[in-house]
Amino acid sequence: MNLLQDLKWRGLIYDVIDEEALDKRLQEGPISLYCGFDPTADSLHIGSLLPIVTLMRFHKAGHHVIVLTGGGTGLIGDPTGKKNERALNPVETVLAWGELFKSQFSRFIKFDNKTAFCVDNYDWLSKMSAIELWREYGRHFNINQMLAKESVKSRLDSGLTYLEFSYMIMQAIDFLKMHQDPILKCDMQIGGQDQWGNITAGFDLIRKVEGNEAKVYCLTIPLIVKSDGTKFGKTESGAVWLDEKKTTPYEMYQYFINTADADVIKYIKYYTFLSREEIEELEKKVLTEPHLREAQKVLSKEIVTMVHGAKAYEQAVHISEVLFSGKVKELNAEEIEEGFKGVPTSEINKPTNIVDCLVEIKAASSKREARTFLENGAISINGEIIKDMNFVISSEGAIENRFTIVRRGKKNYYLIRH
Ligand code: 383
Repeated sequence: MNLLQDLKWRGLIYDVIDEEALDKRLQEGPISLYCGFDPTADSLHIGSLLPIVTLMRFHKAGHHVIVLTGGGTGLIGDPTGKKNERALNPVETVLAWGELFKSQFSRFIKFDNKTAFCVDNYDWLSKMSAIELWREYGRHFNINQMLAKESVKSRLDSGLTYLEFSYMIMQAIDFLKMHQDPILKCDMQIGGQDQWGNITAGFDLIRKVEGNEAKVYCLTIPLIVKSDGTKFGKTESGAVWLDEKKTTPYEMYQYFINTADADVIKYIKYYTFLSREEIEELEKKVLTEPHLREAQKVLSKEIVTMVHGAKAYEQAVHISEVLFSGKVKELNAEEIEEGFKGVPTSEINKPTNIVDCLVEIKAASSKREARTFLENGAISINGEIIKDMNFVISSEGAIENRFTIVRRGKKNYYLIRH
């Protein structure tokens, strides 16, 4: 199976211009391709990881990859898929976020400046004069064609400013500049399906400037849709981020371990480098022994390891096992911080009777209810069932003198910091 066939088999091709020519080109030798990311937040998220992984597939197959940080375009704001105009972020913020992006990219791709490059369009867009923009590039853009793009069409009624309207020109200039660059020699752009209009704007610009013989290629990858119709990569507390401070490895692990059977093989095809044989084997297991959740385990292992490393993955599994079995004493303080993010947390600084404590941390609505819970053996403290109404909660009995873990029933956890 060659690269394009593999991408197809994985379901990673949404749209492509002249597939046959591209297939031929890919077999002739290394092609140089890019994908861009605008710093619109302080971290990449799991959705941005898919085009990165796709670039990695090209890189592994011997092609040259360019990851572009949109320090310049991030100052304009892509209207694609946005219902309303966004607030403009300050320049310093966008540039600082761009730096964070770059350090995240390098977790996945080793930028050797020979086969893999990391560039920022702020470097050329910030130096371009308005006259140059209009005379050199503006003259190649036909308003009718621009109006026909989905990103523009869908916003005409709700309001689209000239700023956002010009976004596609910026992205097109990037493609042209990198195509003309003697080192980068970029001949291809990839992106999510939402980016088709911007990507083809670049394709058209290159052909206008260089003539129709210019050999450039465009490919988009599908937007990930979940079988239940909810948004992929979103949890109750927001997006699944790649920054471990925003989404801990444990939370990421939990997100993927809970993938529905109907989605799990698709995600494995998208995100992992497992072979077709290995994936087909897992596909069978989803059908014959779904209760083992083998595919979900493989998916979470591959993604968490790729993003956060093997140690963080093992720690995430450990936290999950301990929380499931209730043997929370086995956790160290660091694992508690990670595994209990999002769990109701209270601070108790002096020795407190357990009945009062249960009410204070809202594990019980009254002292009476607290006593009933205790009598029934529903309360465990640091993994041990406590029935004694005179039990005292204090830092002395706490894990590393810092944390007390209260569990009510099977699933309700409360964290006390001392
Ligand atoms: C900027 C300059 C370029 C090429 C691309 C860009 C960014 C592009 C964009 N992309 C999205 C983003 O930055 O807005 N105009 O959040 C997302 N991408 C990728 C992928 C995706 C897209 O970064 O579909 C999801 O992740 O293309 O929405 O010269």
